[in-house]
Amino acid sequence: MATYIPSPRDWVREQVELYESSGGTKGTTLRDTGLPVIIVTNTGNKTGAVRKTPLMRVADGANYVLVGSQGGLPKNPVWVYNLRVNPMVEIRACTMVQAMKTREVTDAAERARLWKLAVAAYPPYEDYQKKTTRQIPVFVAEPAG
Ligand code: F42
Repeated sequence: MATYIPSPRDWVREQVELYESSGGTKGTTLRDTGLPVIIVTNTGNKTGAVRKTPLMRVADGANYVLVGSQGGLPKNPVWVYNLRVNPMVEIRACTMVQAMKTREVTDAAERARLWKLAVAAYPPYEDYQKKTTRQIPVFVAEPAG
């Protein structure tokens, strides 16, 4: 079994701990916004370690849209590189845990459709895109198998 390496950021690590230790009944929203969060368990592209990344829950039917915004910072979050190398993830949405396969969205029309869903679910994504010159990466997670 690969080792779990918790996030070096306190607030992120603490959210993961509360979310998982409560079986998905606590810590399931973003701070005071009340908006739902999912936990994406991914594999480190260099360490092969287990990484757990909370992201906003953007649903598209049975799929989730994963947005690599990182608050509009200049660099992509590391999990983006992890998914590019290891697309298989486990996603926890409250009490539901599912094996999923991710793919980065490169088709412009598909990205535009999913971006709209993302902004509807979490409006600050639009401001984050304005803050940075990089195009924010978007992934789709689909049920595996
Ligand atoms: N981030 C988003 O980008 N989008 C969101 O919608 C979002 C929502 C959200 C909601 C709640 C919450 O608590 C956090 C939220 N975040 C959101 C923040 C998100 O959880 C991540 O913290 C953020 O996106 C940064 O991702 P990151 O993968 O860069 O994480 C950093 C903090 C991190 O863990 N860095 C590790 C470190 O040690 O510095 C590296 C982790 C890693 O995967 N390492 C790789 C490995 O092989 O293990 C290799 C590293 C390399 O150099 O390639």
